[in-house]
Amino acid sequence: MMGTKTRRVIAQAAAAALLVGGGVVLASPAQAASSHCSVGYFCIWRDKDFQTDGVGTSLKSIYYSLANYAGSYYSGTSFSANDSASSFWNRSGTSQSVYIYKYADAGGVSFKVPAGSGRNNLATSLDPALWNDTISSAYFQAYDPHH
Ligand SMILES: [Ca+2]
Repeated sequence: MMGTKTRRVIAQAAAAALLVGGGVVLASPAQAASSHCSVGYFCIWRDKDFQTDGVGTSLKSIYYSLANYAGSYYSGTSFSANDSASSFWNRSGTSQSVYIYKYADAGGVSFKVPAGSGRNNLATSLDPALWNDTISSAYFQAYDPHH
């Protein structure tokens, strides 16, 4: 027969296992994105799931604004950040939304990205749709010329 103390230890171990399991569940792609995109920045990656050529840390991050992604590269790579992003994350902090545009200098169609959100695959996203490999400029709301 199990003693009361033994049962209590087993219950505590089960509770601990549940906590660990919960932690695993919380390690979503979104959280992975946040871990590579520093607080205060808006980040894009060339490929889906917040990666560039299989590397999560190969991203292009901006602060305030970038009027033209042309001439910028995903960190540690020679891949152009223009018209290539397939995933993005707004880790601007506070409540700063970021507006992304299909053309340079806040041109063309825009899409609002609320703080603390992003998309893991623009090729399959329906909201926004048809944004894969099209981002050319991005602005924090305080620096956006149209909003
Ligand atoms: Ca892409």
